[in-house]
Amino acid sequence: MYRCWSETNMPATYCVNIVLLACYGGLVESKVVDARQSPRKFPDGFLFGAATAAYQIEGAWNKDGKSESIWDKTCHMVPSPIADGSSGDIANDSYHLYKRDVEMMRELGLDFYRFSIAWTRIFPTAYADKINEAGVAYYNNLIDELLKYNIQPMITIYHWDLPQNIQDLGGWTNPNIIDWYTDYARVLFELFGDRVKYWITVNEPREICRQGYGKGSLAPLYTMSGFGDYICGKNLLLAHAKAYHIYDKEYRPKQNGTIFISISAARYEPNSDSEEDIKAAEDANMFDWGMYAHPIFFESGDYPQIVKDRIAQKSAEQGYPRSRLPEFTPEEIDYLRGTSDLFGLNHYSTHLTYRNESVIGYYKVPSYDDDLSIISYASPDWLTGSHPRIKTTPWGFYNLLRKISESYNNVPIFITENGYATYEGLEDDDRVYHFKEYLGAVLDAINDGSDIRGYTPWSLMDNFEWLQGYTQRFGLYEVDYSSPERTRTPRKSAFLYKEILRTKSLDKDYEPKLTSMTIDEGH
Ligand SMILES: *[C@@H]1O[C@H](CO)[C@@H](O)[C@H](O)[C@H]1NC(C)=O
Ligand SMILES: *[C@@H]1O[C@H](CO)[C@@H](O)[C@H](O)[C@H]1NC(C)=O
Ligand SMILES: CC(=O)N[C@H]1CO[C@H](CO)[C@@H](O)[C@@H]1O
Repeated sequence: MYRCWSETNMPATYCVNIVLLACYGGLVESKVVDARQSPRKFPDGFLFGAATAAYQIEGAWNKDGKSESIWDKTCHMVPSPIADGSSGDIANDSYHLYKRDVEMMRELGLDFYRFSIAWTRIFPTAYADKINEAGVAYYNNLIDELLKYNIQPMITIYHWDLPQNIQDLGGWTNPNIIDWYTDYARVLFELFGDRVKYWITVNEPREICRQGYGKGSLAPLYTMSGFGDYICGKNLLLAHAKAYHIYDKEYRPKQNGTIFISISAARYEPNSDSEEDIKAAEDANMFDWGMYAHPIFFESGDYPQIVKDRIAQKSAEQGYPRSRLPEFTPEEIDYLRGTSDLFGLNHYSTHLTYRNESVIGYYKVPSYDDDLSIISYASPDWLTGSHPRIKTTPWGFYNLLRKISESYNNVPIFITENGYATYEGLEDDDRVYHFKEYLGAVLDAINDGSDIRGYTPWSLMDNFEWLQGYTQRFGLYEVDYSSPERTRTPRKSAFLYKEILRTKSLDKDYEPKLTSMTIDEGH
């Protein structure tokens, strides 16, 4: 049933038609779209951008008054926990090279640029007692450079680089972070909100909490799954909601912007059409992203019932006097509900899911994985690049988009990340294929009723991929880390993206070529 997607040599249009019948058909009711129609137009007003994050590109980790973040700390550990022993100390040096970055955006013809602000560049002590003017000047320069060329800035307030000072006090597990984070957010609205109309409160609660405080696969590398991940999640959602309310009441009336959260969501599909597997996949979707999305977007708010029930039941069986999931009070449920203008969606992967006896004793107790108790895997048949967990499965993306629309009253969705990792090299045909297929899935979902407002490839250029260092290349532009100028060169996928933006349509037969990149008139 899923195999057709592995036939990557098959002409895409042919495969799409089979899959619409074979894959989409069974799981989500949908019209069969004539995917042979090419090119296919994007709706009027649909926005195209590209994304980065401060720690991954800026470098200048200790320049001009910037203080230490958890990623500075992690990358300077001996021995290094980073795959290639690298760090973001210099990275792409965007702190100095931002004008070249904006030039690349003009070459592509972007409508907006999504980037993040380094908390430690704005507040040297982590707290609001003192503002670092050099840090403010850097972001003012970048914002003004973007606006000069009519590229809308979209700011991620928090993209993982927590001040180390705050980590020393427990980071996201300390409820005081709700005030510390919102002091910081307020200063950003105050400083930049006259020109910035798109605000993302937090990037990827799942990664921050589950990987940072549960599995230890991202900074601060805590392995407290079953406790740390849940406590982090609660504080993070409340911090997000408080920033939303501050913006909504105090800044929106004069600044008139949009504010939302970006949630990373994988798609869990049943391994077979058995009831057990369908239930396992549904539970996995609720644990993976429903845990963060329901309190904000679901009609009655709160965590998904299945998440509350499973964790409470496991906790009781394990002898804990109360659920390890700290629940929300009725006041908090009300405070959180409806606090996002858009559903910011980051999506990378699909997994097949089952739950049978083989799951018993498989995971550490207690833990998130044990609370959920499913086994998931990616089919080895699916196309993969250099990142083992990122495969090309556009049908999973389609199903996820439809599921979000159906679960949350057709909430407007803004895709704030989607991408594919390759090895070095400019001939990134896999990424070209990936973008064509995933944008095709976006068009299919729109055709079937989803309200999707924009798309953001991860990433504008290669960058420091956290614990993977520079071994994973996600960029439309390749960065030469051995050159002092950190030379940026467009890959084939950059030429594809430029063509999509020029025509506001997707032509699956368009084959991009490596030629010289130029800035078109009007950019
Ligand atoms: C606010 O922004 C919306 C678009 O996001 C626009 O239609 C509206 O005219 C703006 N209102 C003011 C008062 O600027
Ligand atoms: C559980 O299901 C998987 C996938 O269908 C299967 O490979 C495995 O043998 C099953 N294990 C048990 C103990 O039933
Ligand atoms: C313009 C600029 O500051 N370039 C710097 C980029 O990074 C290299 C090495 O990391 C420096 O030598 C350059 O001066």
